[in-house]
Amino acid sequence: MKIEAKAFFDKYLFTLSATNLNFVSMHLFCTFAFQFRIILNYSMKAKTHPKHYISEVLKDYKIANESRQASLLGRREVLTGKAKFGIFGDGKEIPQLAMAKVFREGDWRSGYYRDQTFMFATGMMTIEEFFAQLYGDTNINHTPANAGRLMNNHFATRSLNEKGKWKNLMKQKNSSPDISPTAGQMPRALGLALASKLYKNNAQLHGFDHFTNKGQEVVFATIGDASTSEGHFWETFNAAGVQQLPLAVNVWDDGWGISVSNKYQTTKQNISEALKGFANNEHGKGYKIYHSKGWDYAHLCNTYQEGVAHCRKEHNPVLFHITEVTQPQGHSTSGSHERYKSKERLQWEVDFDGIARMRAWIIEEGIADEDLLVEIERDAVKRVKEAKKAAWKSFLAPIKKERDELLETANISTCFCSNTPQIEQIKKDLKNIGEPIRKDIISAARKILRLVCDKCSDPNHSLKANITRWLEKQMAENADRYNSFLHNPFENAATNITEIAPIYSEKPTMVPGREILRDNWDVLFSTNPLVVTFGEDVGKIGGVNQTYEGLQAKYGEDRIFDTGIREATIIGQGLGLALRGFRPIAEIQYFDYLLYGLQVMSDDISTMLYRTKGGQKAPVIISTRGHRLEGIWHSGSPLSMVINSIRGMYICVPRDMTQAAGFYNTLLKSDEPALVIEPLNGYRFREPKPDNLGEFTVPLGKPEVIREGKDLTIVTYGSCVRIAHDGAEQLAEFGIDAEIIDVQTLLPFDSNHRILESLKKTNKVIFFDEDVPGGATAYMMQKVIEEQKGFYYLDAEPTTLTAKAHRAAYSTDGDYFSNPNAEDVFEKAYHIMHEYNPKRFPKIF
Ligand SMILES: Cc1ncc(C[n+]2csc(CCOP(=O)(O)OP(=O)(O)O)c2C)c(N)n1
Ligand SMILES: [Mg+2]
Repeated sequence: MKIEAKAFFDKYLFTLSATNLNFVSMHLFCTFAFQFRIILNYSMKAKTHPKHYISEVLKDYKIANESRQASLLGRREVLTGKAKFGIFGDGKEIPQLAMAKVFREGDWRSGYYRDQTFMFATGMMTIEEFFAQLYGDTNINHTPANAGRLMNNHFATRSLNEKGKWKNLMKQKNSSPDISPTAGQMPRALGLALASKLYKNNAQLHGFDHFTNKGQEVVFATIGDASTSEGHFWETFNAAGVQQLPLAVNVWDDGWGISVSNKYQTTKQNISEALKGFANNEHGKGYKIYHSKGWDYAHLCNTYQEGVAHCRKEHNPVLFHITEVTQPQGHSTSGSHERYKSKERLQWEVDFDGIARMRAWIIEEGIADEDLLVEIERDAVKRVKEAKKAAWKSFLAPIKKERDELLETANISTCFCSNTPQIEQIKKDLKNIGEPIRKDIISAARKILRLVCDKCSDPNHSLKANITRWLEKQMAENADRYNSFLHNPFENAATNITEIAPIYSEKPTMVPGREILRDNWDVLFSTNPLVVTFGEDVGKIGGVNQTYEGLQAKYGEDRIFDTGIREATIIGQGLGLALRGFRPIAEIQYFDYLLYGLQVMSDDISTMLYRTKGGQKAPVIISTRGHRLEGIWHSGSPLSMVINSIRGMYICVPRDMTQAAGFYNTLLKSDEPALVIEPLNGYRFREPKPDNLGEFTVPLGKPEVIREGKDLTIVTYGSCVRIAHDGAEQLAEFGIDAEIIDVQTLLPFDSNHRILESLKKTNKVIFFDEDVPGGATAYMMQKVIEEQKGFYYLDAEPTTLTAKAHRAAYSTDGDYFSNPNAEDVFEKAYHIMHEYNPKRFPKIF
């Protein structure tokens, strides 16, 4: 009878909360039912559980409590000013414990800021590291995820050793590095999961056992309920279903995205309901969809056990929709949730707190008694307090030492000026800061330096000399702390790859440019099994310009394959594959459509090495085609769209297909991410075919002089090289000798200042491209005039020639009046020559 009553309430607890009843009435009923169930249970005999089960549950309970304490204390650290900002995982503890149980070595996480419990439970982060990150500790041993470069709860493990070499990723649990943009973790997760599929399918790759065990690795993506509104979520979800990947998507559903409830976020206010059409069909295609409550430990554990085993074995994606999750302290330290949650909701969150529910369940199940739980809770408080204290001490100690060092360095008796009242005041103020930061110290040093004199008895140990030396050392250390690892600093950096010129036979065959690319790919695919390429129309037909013609048939569908029309996740797919050892070429059909994927490039790929301080790398190559074809969306050259948003990647703008192939060869010999823009109108132009395909390289940052001249320099790239050439021929008819320089890569830009050498000769310069006015030409101008100091060699004002501000109009005439052409080049150059020597070059009109 009692058992029947318990079963009845169990059933009601489940079905009631699974439906969309008004949550207050549901809450009242559930609270009553839950308490009644406990009473019933107490009167039943406590079950006997195996010892290991008991110890596992209690270990989880301990982690849950520690994690909660970390959240509570973390918030306090922000409110008392020790940390700048805090966002925590309180309320999301219990499902993460369940997820951690099925997370194996070799598996991957791609998640967001609520996952601290998971990180603790899997051993991927310690409590000390949690606090170190909160403080912004830059010591990589204290903050291995990101060396203090990212705000707290942005998690990551390290895939690379201190020399930038791969570690054995199968001997560790892996977390890709979090980013703040909501749902930004999803495109990356797709690639991480695709890696498992490709490793599984391609037996040639089974030997890469530091990356895979025949593709059995599951990828766990976590996301908040509100963030499922983002396009990235839907695009990823669909693509993982299409490709049938071992991806476990976990939605922590607390009903809110900051202050906006799911009423405004999700159709039917229920993401798994909205995703029902993705559920497995009779052929097992689609997703297995699981539901569980964020407070129901036992059910969560069973659900994860079953779901992830299925996902791992069948490579069938799964969704875990975890509802009734709470957020006890509100969204972050930036505001309180009392502003937007009702009293009833706030009370419900107290009643349905996962840890409280787990506690009651433990007692109900007879796993532990009250006294033992109190002890665990007390220990958790103590442990976290100690960890916090230790982290703070480790964070502060070196900074205090630097402060003391400066004060000592400034304490010099050999200079009269060392004791001026102004300097004394600066020193005193610095000394009085109880918990200084580096900004206080360096700022004080720089201010002291302004006030020192040169009249010292020992000039080598004067105040000026001492402070300068000390400051230089500190600035170098701070540059390492905050500015290093934008690019690979090691020997195999892309900028270190030496040039290998193409070799031509005496009478080289002239072939259409696309064939050079195709045959070059053929060599690259045959020599490196980790090279894969994918994109729209890339597989079966070998690309819209046939640059992969016949290669799918030769190398198989796991090397060269079609994707859906989904630029953001094509790029994310490349990124995730690269994190797991692949050398992906992600193709975006036209440069104009890169905008769809720019967020992934800008926020994720470009920042990868920097934000992990060399902990993870993503050497994905984004290959696209741009410049001139037809109309607004097929002729774009929006280089300024990328040069400023993807710092951390390289940008190659080859003028023809031999140069493009050379860039691919260079990049694949290195390990850095890059964008290569093939010139759209060059696929059919005939070029001499090199004999050393797959071998020759084009160095990054090295411009090439295409035409030598003495009168003025035209700096350009890509398709404009040809136009500049036409313009130069027209100028020659008027006795003007133009030098044309193809910059070849915009990032990096002319590393050895070749353009300056040209300016020293011609003293005049035009920066020419078909981006908008003030776009990439302005960038080139800044580089040459300011950075290279070209200003000092000019006899005429530097100028730019660009496309119009609007996009290019349709048809050849539309192009002629929208984009710069050879006549424009002529007139711009002629005008400069006229200004310089009006007698010899009279005004034309
Ligand atoms: C692209 C983007 N837009 C807005 C934000 C600001 N923001 C940070 S978290 C958040 C709400 C996320 O809610 P949800 O996904 O439900 O996760 P929860 O915090 O509730 O766990 C918002 C709007 C952001 N980080 N990124
Ligand atoms: Mg939410």
